[in-house]
Amino acid sequence: MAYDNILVETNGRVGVITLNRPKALNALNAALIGELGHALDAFEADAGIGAIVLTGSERAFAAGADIKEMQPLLFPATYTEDFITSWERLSRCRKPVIAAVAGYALGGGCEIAMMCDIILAADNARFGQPEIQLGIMPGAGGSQRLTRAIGKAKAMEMCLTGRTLTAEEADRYGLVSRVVPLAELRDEAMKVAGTIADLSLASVMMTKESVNRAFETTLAEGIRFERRLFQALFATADQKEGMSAFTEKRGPSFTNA
Ligand code: CO8
Repeated sequence: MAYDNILVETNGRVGVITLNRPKALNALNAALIGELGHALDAFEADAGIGAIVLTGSERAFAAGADIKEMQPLLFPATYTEDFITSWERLSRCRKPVIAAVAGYALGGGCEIAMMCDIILAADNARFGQPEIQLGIMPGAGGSQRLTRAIGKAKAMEMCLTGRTLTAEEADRYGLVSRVVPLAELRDEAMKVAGTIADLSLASVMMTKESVNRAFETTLAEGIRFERRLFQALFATADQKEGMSAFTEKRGPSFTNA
């Protein structure tokens, strides 16, 4: 499929999706979200892909949902056409997704970053939920994922006032895994994704599923869930290979079997 709003490439076992509407600071319109979903479907179906990097430009990861597209919308259509549901594709991705965020990650841009598994931030990154300034509110999970990530007090101030966080604040608050110099962001994201992509896909996917389960369940249920997945991994050839490689003092060669 030819894409108009994103760039899609592969680098070894890493799939890279670059949001690419530079004139609108990567504002997320319906066409872009549709293309993003299509690209994710393709990477998920490709056994040669073990991890995905989602990134934007140096100036903007994404400055939010497309305000010009949303401006004329009326409630009946937002409801009957289930506006926003297509955005959830990213959060349903089973392979790990690393968001490499430079510049603005605002509104829907911050929300799609938070749907990813790891956020690496460039030192110029800015995170915010400024929807309140438009007479609306976060609509793609922002009020929920931000609150879980940084706690009520900080999330409430951001959502109620639209205050944006610097990369350093986002790091300190636990929204991002770490901050790197802008010039190193892409290489660093590729390094993290490459490391994950070379591991056993089943153990990677189960680990992602198990960590995400922590947000949905009680501690006892979560621990039971983790234990079942842990035990299941002993049915894989990769477990034998990983442990044999350790005892034989060599690097593992996983086959996803
Ligand atoms: N939507 C549409 N166009 C945008 C958006 C956007 N979110 N952000 C920037 N643009 C456009 C501008 O209109 C401008 O276009 P033009 O040159 O044609 O006028 C171009 O991008 C460059 O922007 P600026 O000239 O404004 O650049 P500045 O450097 O002066 O400012 C800012 C950068 C601060 C990022 C500024 O553009 C801004 O405030 N943008 C809007 C940020 C915002 O409010 N985001 C939240 C949007 S609402 C949302 O995300 C709701 C999500 C809910 C779920 C999704 C449902 C679909």
